Amino acid sequence: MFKTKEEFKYEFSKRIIETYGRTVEESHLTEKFLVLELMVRDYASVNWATSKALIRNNYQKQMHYFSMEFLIGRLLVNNMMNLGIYDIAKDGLAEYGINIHDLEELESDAGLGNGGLGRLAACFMDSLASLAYPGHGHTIRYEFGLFKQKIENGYQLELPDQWMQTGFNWEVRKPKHRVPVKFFGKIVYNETTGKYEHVDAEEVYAVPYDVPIIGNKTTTTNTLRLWEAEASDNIPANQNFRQYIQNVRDICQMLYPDDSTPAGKMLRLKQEYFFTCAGLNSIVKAHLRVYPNMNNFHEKNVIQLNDTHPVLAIPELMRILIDEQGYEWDEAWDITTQTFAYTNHTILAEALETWPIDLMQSLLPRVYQIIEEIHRRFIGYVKMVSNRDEELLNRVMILRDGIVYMARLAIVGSFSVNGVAKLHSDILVERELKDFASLYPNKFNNKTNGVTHRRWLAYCNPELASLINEYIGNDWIKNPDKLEDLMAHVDDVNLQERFLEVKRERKQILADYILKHNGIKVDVDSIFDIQVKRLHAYKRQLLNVLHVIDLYFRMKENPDYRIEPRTFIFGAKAASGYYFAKKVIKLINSVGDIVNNDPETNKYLKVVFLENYGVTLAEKIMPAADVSEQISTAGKEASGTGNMKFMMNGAITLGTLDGANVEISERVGDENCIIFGMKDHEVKALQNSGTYNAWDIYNNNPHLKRVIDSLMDGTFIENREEFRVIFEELMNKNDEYFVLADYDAYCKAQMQVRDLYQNRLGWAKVCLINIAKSGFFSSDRTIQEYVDDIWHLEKVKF
Ligand code: B1H
Repeated sequence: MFKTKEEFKYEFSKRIIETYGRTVEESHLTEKFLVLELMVRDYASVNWATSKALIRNNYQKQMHYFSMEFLIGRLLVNNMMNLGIYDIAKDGLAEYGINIHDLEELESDAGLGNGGLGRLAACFMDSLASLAYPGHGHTIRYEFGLFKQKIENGYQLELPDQWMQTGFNWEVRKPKHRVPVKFFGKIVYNETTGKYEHVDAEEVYAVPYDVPIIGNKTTTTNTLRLWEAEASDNIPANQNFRQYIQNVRDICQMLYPDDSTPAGKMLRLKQEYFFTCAGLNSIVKAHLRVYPNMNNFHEKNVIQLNDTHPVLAIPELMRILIDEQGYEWDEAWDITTQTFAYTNHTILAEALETWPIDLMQSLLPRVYQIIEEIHRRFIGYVKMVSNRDEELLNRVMILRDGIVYMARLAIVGSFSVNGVAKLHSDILVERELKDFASLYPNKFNNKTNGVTHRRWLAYCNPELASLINEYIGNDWIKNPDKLEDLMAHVDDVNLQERFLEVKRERKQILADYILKHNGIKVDVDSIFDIQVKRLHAYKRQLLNVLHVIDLYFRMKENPDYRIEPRTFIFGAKAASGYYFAKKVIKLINSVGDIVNNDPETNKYLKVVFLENYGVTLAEKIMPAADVSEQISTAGKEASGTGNMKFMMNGAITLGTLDGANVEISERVGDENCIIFGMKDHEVKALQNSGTYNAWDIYNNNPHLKRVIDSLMDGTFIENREEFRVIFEELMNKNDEYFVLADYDAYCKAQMQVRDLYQNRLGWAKVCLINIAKSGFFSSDRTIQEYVDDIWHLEKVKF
């Protein structure tokens, strides 16, 4: 393996010649990129093999993270940095006249996820490996990631995300480790063996593709296992061959197929069982290669269920233990319930998974039988401990009225249930899962989310990272708590000025991007006020735009009223069937068209919608932000993780007391963030009182009234019906997310932003305090808490 620039150059050129029969000078950029990627993977493979051998030889316990989503983003430069070979490679390439950033740009963003939940899984993988814990991921090898968003004429268009088009060199196909997965068919009891058998099933093979997860400056290299469906030889006699092939192909085609049709719903359930069954069976096989039986399975393995999507792993493990390993129910249940831990990520009713019993029964006949038995025994238990409280029973049943409640199955079958921020976990215990929390008080706990500061600060913002290093050294990369050492320097005017310079440099990079992609020229000395996240009513991008419209009108009506120059930047994908969310995107773009082109005001106010928000774009956005908009209705955002990325890069949080904003504000103090709006209990109280009336607020606030009227009076678009759905949600459906209720408080909070920004050095100090206090929000801290309280892992010993 190369250790110097010269060795790197030698190997690079040798590989280019061997692979493509050309010299480095003659080869295409893509060829150079692919060769570099393979070189890095091979470099990491030595550590990968070592890690596997050590974990095996030391009989170490391992954690397996089951998640429908892993938003890992680009890997090339991140991996090189973690391996400590980045500078050698960069300099070596430079001597060939190759700019490493040109190669970096060729890597597609592995977008195997929707948003925060998937990105969290990716951050966890980075922290696990970097802290030298044996922890692996399992998911689906989707052919298409989340759609690629294009904005045309202000509307969102969805295009296929062909992320593997130029090849995905990080993965290694492992056909030897394939696992059969069975769907449909029926269950027969075999009198002679005394076992249940699954016959006439549609079988597919799950084939693993392993991706190395390379920790920072450590030999520890874990595995992200992507499962792919392939055809099997065991298909039912009456199965139509072509149809069978199609069914196999469908399974891994894309992330979250449309579930608005019965066929789509079935496919989603198929995906969930497909990868959990495959993952679990591969773990069981590995266990049985080392140990004679499954008695100690839970001592050597722990499986973290990332939301309810992989919860079928619980009945699947019961099936393996009972049908294949000959365990009795009680023994099997002991092992199972000591193996699984469940993370809840939302309390939004529409996101809590349920499945029709008849669907599950026909697709997964044996697994369903086991769920029924889990349900029967659980009901027996509840009756016993509650003195037959019928109402309680009705609230907690796993099966009810033809429906399977997945979160309930998850809670009953796991030894740990956690929320993802303090407020969220409290709401689970005190409100949403109250019954379960009193049935199983010891299962519930909180694990506040975190993000990897290596990607979200060191890698994406090298300018800020080196400034930090100058003042406090670089220990914080290994130990993010060390960022706190910056507190000793926050009053240093020199540091404050240097910070503002770095911020300006990063704003310039984003401004160039905006000019190139949106054709909008923005002022880098204006406040970059940014809201990037999935588009959802509860996240209230609408509140943000309404305020923008208000500022615009105020400047139009009064030539003496001028605001501190602002650039409002949005990035958000809307689910393809989410009509309201798509209209909000259109509204942002329509407002932008008018405002950006109005010569009277456009020195002060610009609105930018960045298309195709994802991991790679976020890496450009976070370093350039002044203000981080985290304005969800209190009680709705489980945690948020964008808030943490902004904070690390020295942006000031403008937010409600929701999700992890609560903990951010506790850590930085009230003077160093701007909190506004109703609190969770106030939202609940207002909801319960039944007295909320959006029209009252509208009628009592002339500025707001004018803003809302503009949705339908042709100010921003000729077709006055275009935004009717938004108007209706706010006014005639009485504003479910309390946009109007928080409107006035939001405007005042925005004025605080303006006041704070007047004092440039004061602003810089606040930003520096945010950076200094962001160590807590590193996923290294989160992972250590999971390890201490739930997983009980030991570091890989070298
Ligand atoms: C989060 C989801 C989610 N919570 C269902 N729940 C999905 C639910 O397609 N589905 O079926 C997809 C995603 N995602 C997010 O998780 C929360 O909203 C954030 O607040 C949180 O920070 C993040 C990570 O915990």
